[in-house]
Amino acid sequence: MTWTLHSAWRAGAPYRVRIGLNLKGCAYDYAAVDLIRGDQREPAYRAVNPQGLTPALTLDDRTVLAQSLAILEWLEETVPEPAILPAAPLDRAMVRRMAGIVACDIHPLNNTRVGRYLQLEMGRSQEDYVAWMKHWIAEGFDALEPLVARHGGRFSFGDRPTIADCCLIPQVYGAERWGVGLAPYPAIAGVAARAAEHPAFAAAHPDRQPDAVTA
Ligand SMILES: N[C@@H](CCC(=O)N[C@@H](CS)C(=O)NCC(=O)O)C(=O)O
Repeated sequence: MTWTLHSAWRAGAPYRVRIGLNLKGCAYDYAAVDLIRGDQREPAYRAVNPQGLTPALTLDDRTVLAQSLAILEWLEETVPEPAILPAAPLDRAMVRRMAGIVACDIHPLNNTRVGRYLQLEMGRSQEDYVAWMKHWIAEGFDALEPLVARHGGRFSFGDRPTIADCCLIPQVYGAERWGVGLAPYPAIAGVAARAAEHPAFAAAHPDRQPDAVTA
């Protein structure tokens, strides 16, 4: 099995899939896409994913999967153990609700291309951009915190990592990057601290990726 994950070290959506692949114990090759340089908009990458977004996962037969949640759900269906969704339908709906707050309600407003548009097309300053990022992360975490406090254990839902954590942990990384403190979010902060000690999450961390720029 030789899968290739088209990924960018600091980007949230590929980070979700790295966590999922690691949790499932699936090995993959890493193909770096430099989002700052704009590799994602070049023909070579658009031949992989015409949408020009990361992640994409190329399978052995050259099939390409894209959209992080679709990839995680496909992974769950094809590699059922260890499960990253709970068994009961209502529990699955809660995990997907948590994942959706991050992936559908926070992240699309905070994407690289949105920031570029705000600054380059709308003439907004760097300060405006940072305030924008912080606002949407905080609004999403305000919604997520009570759900994690109520349904979480060691992780966002119960004691085992789920798709909700695949989404949450990259968003916590993004929050730290943009200066959103976790003090108002003790349940989220607790999950993040425990995830940091889990090998699947640790190996997926941006700083551990081959294209990381840490200096
Ligand atoms: N909904 C997509 C979002 C993918 C996405 O926005 N990826 C970002 C990185 S987190 C990207 O490649 N952005 C490139 C750009 O904005 O130009 C998913 O979940 O996979």
